[in-house]
Amino acid sequence: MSAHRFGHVALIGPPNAGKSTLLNALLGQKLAIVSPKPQTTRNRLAGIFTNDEAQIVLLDTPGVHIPRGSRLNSRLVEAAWQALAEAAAIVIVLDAMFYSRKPDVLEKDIKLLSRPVERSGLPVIIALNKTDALSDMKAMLPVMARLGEAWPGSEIVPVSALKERGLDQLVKAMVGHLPEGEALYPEDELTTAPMRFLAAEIIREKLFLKLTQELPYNTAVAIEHWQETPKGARVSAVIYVSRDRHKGMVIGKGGKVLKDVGTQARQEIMELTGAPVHLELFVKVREDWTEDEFFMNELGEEHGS
Ligand SMILES: Nc1nc2c(ncn2[C@@H]2O[C@H](COP(=O)(O)OP(=O)(O)OP(=O)(O)O)[C@@H](O)[C@H]2O)c(=O)[nH]1
Ligand SMILES: [Mg+2]
Repeated sequence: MSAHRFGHVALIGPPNAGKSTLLNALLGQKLAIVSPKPQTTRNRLAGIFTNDEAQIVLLDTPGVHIPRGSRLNSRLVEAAWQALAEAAAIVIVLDAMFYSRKPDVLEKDIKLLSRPVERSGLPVIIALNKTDALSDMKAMLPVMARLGEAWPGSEIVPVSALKERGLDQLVKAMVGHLPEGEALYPEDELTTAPMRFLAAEIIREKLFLKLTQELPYNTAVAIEHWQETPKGARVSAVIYVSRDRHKGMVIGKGGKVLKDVGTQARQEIMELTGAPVHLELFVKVREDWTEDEFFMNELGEEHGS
């Protein structure tokens, strides 16, 4: 048997490619939040994958894009590139379905990713995701040829994070690039993220799924109190919006939106903690918070990142 391996692998890619879905699929547990909207992930999140051969710390990251507009967007992209500093290898996650419909996007994505990836000097694996949505894999042949040209020596692994296909091959490819080393974490540990962070993220996911237009991008969640009691956790969280007029939209008619978000989030937090949860949500206005470095740093600290 070969020596045990340990290392970090960064999941990098354009927004909405399925990085977070892939992290969850590899772990067999939903940790990272997922939505059909781009730029769902805002913080790096470490998921710990363990098998007999290796332990891989998978780093989910925000989608990389050309940041326009807010400081928040620039921070997302910075957070993604920062993950490369810790990693032993990169998995570039790409949306095959998207390229089959819009081939010109492939060149844009290659351009966006190539310089930082090259500068990192790290080995590259390409996870060509969402292959379940393709009617014919043949359409991917030119895409795969182009990717091979852009990242010579990389391994291209067609996967479906949603249908959990191709994951064994992806794990094998990742392990192949890791240095020898003992596991750093117990085998049943799935993340380094604190429960408070995961809970805040779950609330944010429900908001992303419920709210439309620019609203999800202008909401942030902070856990204010987390008290363990014999009857379970008592949690209160604040949903920050960046405009006064957003407040009413997050609350909804008769408080319906906020109530639904609370019910869904509470259910999922309970599944994660395995204990009863009492969840209280408040909505506060923090004018233009997406431009406010101080506030966003505070949020980051709250999230333990
Ligand atoms: N059909 C299909 N859909 C997928 C697959 N993987 C992810 N998706 C969907 O793609 C959308 C985006 O998934 P995410 O995992 O949030 O994507 P992401 O790359 O983390 O996105 P950001 O965090 O915004 O950068 C969601 O609607 C997923 O359900 C897949 O293998 N097949
Ligand atoms: Mg994500």
